[in-house]
Amino acid sequence: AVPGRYHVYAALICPWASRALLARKLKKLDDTVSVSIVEPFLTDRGWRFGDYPGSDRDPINGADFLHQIYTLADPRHTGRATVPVLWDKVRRTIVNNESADIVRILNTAFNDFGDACLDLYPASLRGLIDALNARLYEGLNNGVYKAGFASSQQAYDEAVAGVFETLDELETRLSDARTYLFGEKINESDLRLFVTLVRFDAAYYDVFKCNLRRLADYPRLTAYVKRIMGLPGAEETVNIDHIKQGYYSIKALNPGGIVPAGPLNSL
Ligand SMILES: N[C@@H](CCC(=O)N[C@@H](CS)C(=O)NCC(=O)O)C(=O)O
Repeated sequence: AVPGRYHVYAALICPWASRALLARKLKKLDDTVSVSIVEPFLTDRGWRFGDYPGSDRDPINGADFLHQIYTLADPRHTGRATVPVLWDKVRRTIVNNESADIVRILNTAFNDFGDACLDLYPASLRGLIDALNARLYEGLNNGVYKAGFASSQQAYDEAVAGVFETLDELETRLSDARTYLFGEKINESDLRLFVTLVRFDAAYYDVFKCNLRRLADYPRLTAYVKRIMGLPGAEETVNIDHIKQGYYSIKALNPGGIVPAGPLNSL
C-alpha cells in the first residue's frame, strides 16, 4: 500500500463507518489515507455529499451521492450504498465496504507510514477478541438497532434487555480499573464498543428507546468513553450534531423530524 492511493468515504452518524475512522486516527494514517464525510441525513437517494457543517464534497470522483461511487466500481450495482467505503484511486474501484475488514486493513497494510507499534488485532488475543466482538455485536452494536427497529413488543423487550445486560456486564468488566477491555492496550473490540457508547445518550436512549439507563449512569463506561475520546485524533471522529441530525431524521422512528435540544453534557 502506498500513501495517497486510498480514500475512505464515511458518515459521522454511522457507528460502522466511525470505527474505521477511529482506526485511521489511532494508526496515524491521516496523511496516508484521505477521507470524505457525507451529510448526516440518509436521503431518498441515500448518502449525499454536500456543505452541511462537518461534511465534504467528494474531491476524488466529484459524486453528489454515494451510490455513484458504487456505480463507478460496478455499473450493474443496484443494492444499498453503505458507508464506509475504502476506495482505490488508482484502480478507481471499491477495495472493501465492510467496516470490520477496513479496520483490519488499516491495522496492517500501511505500517510503513502509520503507527506500526499499535496492533488493533494482536495474534495472541484473536480468539478472545472475536468472542467479545460477537458479544458486543449482539448485545450492543446491533442490539440497539434491534431495539430501535423492533416491530413487536416482544422483540423490543428482548433487545432492550440484552442491551442493558451487556452494559451491566461491561461496567463490571471495567471495575478492576483496567484502561481498556483487555487491559492496558487498546484493540478493535474497544473501537467497536466506543462507537456505540458514544452515540448512546444522544441517540439510542431516545430514538431507539434504550432508556432504562443512560451511559452517564455507568461511571466506569463513561470514564472509558472519555478516555478514548482523549486519544489523539479520536474526538475528530465524533460529531454529536451529525449523530443527532442523522438518527432523528429516520422518518420511521421520528416522523416529524424534530431534533431535540438535549441532552446537555453529552460528552
Ligand atoms: N456491513 C457494513 C454496514 C454498514 C452500514 O450499515 N452502514 C449504514 C449506515 S450506519 C448505511 O450506510 N446505510 C445506507 C443505506 O441503508 O442506504 C459495515 O459494517 O461496514
